[in-house]
Amino acid sequence: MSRTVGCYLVELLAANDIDTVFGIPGVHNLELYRGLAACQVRHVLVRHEQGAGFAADGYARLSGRPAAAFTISGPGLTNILTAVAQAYSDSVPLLVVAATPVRASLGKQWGVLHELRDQRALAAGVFGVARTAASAEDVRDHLRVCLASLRAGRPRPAYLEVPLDVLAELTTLPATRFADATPLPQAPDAQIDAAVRLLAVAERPIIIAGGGARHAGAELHRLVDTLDCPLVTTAAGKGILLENHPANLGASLPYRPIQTLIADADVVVSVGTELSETDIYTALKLTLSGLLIRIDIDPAKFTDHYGADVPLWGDARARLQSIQERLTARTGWKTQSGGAASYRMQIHGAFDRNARALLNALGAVRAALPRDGVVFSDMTQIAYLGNYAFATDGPGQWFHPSGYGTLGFALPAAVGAKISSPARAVLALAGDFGLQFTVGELMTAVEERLSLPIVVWNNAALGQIRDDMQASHIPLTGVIARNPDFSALAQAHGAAAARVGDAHALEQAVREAFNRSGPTLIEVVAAQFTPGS
Ligand SMILES: Cc1ncc(C[n+]2csc(CCOP(=O)(O)OP(=O)(O)O)c2C)c(N)n1
Ligand SMILES: [Mg+2]
Repeated sequence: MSRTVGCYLVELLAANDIDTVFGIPGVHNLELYRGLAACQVRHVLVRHEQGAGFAADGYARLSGRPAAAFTISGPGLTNILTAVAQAYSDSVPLLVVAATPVRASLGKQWGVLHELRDQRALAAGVFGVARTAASAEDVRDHLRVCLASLRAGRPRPAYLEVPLDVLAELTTLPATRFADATPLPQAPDAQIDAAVRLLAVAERPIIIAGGGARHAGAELHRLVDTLDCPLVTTAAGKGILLENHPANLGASLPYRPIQTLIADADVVVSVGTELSETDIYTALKLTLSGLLIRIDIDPAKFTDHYGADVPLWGDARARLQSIQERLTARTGWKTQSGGAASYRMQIHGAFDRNARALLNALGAVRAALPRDGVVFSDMTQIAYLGNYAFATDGPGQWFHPSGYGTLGFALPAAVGAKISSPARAVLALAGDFGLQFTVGELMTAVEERLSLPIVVWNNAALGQIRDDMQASHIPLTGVIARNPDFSALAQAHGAAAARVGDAHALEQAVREAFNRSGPTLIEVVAAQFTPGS
């Protein structure tokens, strides 16, 4: 059967479980659109390619299934790159398929429509894999590599570009399902033995768990109980252990008492975390005086700026289990130090009035969110505190643009997440300025009839930057912005709107929003918020 390469590419996606595409069609990628309906691949029209990237990111973060984004050449690609860099830094899988101008023009600078000097080179600096297909066979071979990169132990976004004249060529190649070729990394027994020997005599062990351990909650729980040691998570690892487990210090890496505790540990076990600056926020690197046992699926981590005294390459579940099985339970540091409660009290004791007002608002959102509800947060002061203080009942319920830290993530990522999992309660939490980066995707949420509360923490400022300027005695410049009338903005899009100034009204507004079939923009007037009781 003969059809265009564009159709063939879509058939390959469908045969390999990609069922949703976020995108914006243009004359350069028309042929990618021809086969969508026949293959029953859903297309979601976004309002900006950056929205397509964030939506595909949110889709994968919540469902674990990768989605694709289709872009035109040139501006379509440059627009999506910020979202791709965010996904790369947080190890989120998404596939971008872009057109390029006709093959004969590539690299020649004829000035054709949507021309970039070197489109693939640009993509290669941001994606994990970036390939150019010059034929139907290339599409098949490169897509195999791209999809493997999405499904690797540490997934990365992948990129395939196809010249628009190649997309229109005919092919009879059959669309096949690719074999799962993900290699299983091994940790030599000698290294497991070394880790067990260290932990068996450790006096002050501590575990730090990140997003790479999200699926290993049961194994972590057993190891924490066996060693009787404290556990700290990154924001991406939030909820791995029940928030009120006596050993769970929560996502508290940015706080001094926890950094001191880690510095005092004689053995640190890190599992599925980069321990990067964006996990710690208040320091470039943790100070360690003890030995570091590092469990990671990405072997590159063993030789980074921390190094690993005992590297354990592999999946978090398997490695944690093999260590735990060989240790005997004992009373340890957690019991001696009084458990997590005393550290949490120290952290809370240092919160100022502003932080306590933020806590009050976070509590209201939490109260209105169903138990398995999910929050997609932006780069805003309420989310920086929420990274630690928003209580989640399980892993994968609080998502933050941790690694790259880009504004504009929350709304489109929540849109993608809700589309991936319509039965889950999904909420977006953004600042007044950050929301405006991608507010166009409110129209997408209306069009898709997504039941989605969008909570906007309106402090009428680029709040964090204002505070940083103030602290550095820099004259306040460019940090007080005029905002739109958020209610009118919502209504102009056909979304519902609410404006609240206290915890009770916020909780009520979020509950009502979950009962609506479309999105609700909830403006929270920060100046009216008090620390609460
Ligand atoms: C794409 C991008 N541009 C600039 C920044 C720098 N930045 C970080 S937070 C921030 C202010 C955001 O203001 P708002 O969304 O209102 O949140 P607030 O700090 O007031 O809670 C800025 C400009 C960024 N993180 N990402
Ligand atoms: Mg603000």
